Amino acid sequence: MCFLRCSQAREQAIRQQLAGRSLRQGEDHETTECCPATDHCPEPRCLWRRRHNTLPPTTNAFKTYRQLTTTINSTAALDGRVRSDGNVNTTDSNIYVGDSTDVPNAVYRSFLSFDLSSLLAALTSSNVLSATLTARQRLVLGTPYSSLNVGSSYLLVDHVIYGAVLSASDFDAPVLSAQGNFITTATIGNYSKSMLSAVKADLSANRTRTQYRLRFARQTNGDGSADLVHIYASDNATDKPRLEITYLIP
Ligand SMILES: [Ca+2]
Ligand SMILES: [Ca+2]
Repeated sequence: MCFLRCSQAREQAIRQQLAGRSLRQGEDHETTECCPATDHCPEPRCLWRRRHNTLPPTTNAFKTYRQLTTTINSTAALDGRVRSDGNVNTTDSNIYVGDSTDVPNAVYRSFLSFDLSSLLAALTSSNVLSATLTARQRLVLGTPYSSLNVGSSYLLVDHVIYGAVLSASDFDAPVLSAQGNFITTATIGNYSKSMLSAVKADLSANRTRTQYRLRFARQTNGDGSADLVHIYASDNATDKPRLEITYLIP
């Protein structure tokens, strides 16, 4: 119990003594009290009390993110094939890569487009963890993997921009980035490849689509006979080309 007040000089001395002591976490309330003299303590004692908040402040900070995976099919109206004589087809259930018999030695390249606008607006380039392109090779005519390769370069993926319409001039659309081999063997089946750097680049540039061109390293072997790969387009009922994107959002 405290009945006596410290002398001003005594209280000042204690304040100075304690001034250099930093508050511990949770301390923010200061009071002074003075207790009466006792046998044990012959002089009145000044006490300096620090009381704790009920909710101590904290300097720790963290955020939580949700990890989501979205699969986007190629846009049927935009995926298709372009032949070197200017023929464009965006409605067939197959896209072609290689050279042809129908128009001897004409070259086919094919195009895929994925709509990024369906992703959440909160998604940014830095939050994308993976982006994997998958498509199904369903038929191989001739020997494209041994006659249209250049060394170890076979059926290649180029990151390109061809916009809202696939046109004949996109056959030679400028390459934003060469993504390397997509398929290297004639085995029928699904093939996948990371397009992470391309998708990040498109998101960073605020593009609403991420687009790709498939081509063989060598345009034709000039034998007048098809060396050609058929890949399912998004116009097919199943096995559509797809892009699986895994990302974090707040
Ligand atoms: Ca199409
Ligand atoms: Ca050929």
